[in-house]
Amino acid sequence: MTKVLVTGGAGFIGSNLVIELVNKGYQVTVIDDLSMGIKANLTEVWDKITFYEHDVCDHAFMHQILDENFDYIYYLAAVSSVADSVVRPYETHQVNLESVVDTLEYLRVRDLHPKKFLFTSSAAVYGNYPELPKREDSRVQPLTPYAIDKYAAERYTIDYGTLYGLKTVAVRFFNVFGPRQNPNSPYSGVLSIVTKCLLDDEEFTLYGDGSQTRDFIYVKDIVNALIFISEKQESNDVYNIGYGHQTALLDVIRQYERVAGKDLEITFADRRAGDIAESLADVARLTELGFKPQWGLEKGLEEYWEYIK
Ligand code: UD2
Repeated sequence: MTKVLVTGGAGFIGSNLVIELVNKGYQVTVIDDLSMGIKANLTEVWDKITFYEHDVCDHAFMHQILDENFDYIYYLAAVSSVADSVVRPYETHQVNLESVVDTLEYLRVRDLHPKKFLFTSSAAVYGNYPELPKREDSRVQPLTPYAIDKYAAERYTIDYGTLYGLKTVAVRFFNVFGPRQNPNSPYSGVLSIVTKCLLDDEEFTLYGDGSQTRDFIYVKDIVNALIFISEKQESNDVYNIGYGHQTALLDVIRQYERVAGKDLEITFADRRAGDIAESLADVARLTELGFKPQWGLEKGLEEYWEYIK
């Protein structure tokens, strides 16, 4: 039976991934300290997984788990909020970089060879440098503790492949939305906040004029891409995961209003400091690998609304 480890498996993307892996019949072990994730995200698969409520920075614990010799390791555990990383730079560093390097190092010294070690990074590594679309070899400009550690951990992930023969891959998420995304912080994914406002008839604060663009991607396409990439032979590379389309925030809100059959009450406020004007992934590398998204923005919004309403 295929054995899989998912760190951060109770979080937004992690839980969606775990559910799909369980549906595929894999034996899934989840490590999550529930600092961002919640057990309720895993309710539907709870009886089928092994769950450890534990911090990935506890190296001795991680080593014990890694000795189980997994076929696939998906590394999603992280301080996942950029804002949080600015408030807690050193803790972020321990979680977002040190724990990853320790895991890679343990695999190396113990001569453990998962079919793939997949590390999840972010479009945040590209920073504010105005060049679109973002190719994997575009200039990076990590501007926050979050982005710096994500970029460094990507490099370690790739280098443990090229230097020591581990099969590794890193991915850069663009703007992910869908079920189980927590809307409760101002820095939560904007579509989770829009969803909550639509549901509860609350006013939505739009920072800026709504012309800022993002490459929004539905979480089920993210999950499919993660599984697809990890199960391919190709290793030791980094992949953008987005749709390769940019949509203005106001346009995606209008589209969502049509899906929900409701109007959103919008208050406009000043653009946020550091907010990027445009974001768009070049997804040629992922496409060339053979990946095709199944959902897309419109279908994603429809399914998300169906799930939540
Ligand atoms: C995303 C990531 C962030 C970092 C960044 C790198 C998420 C949730 N955030 O930030 O971690 O990787 O990319 O570029 O994936 N907005 C509103 N009202 C709200 C909330 C947001 O108008 O209540 C705006 C916000 O100012 C921005 C846009 O919506 O212009 C998208 O915001 P976001 O926080 O969902 O994502 P982003 O791209 O700023």
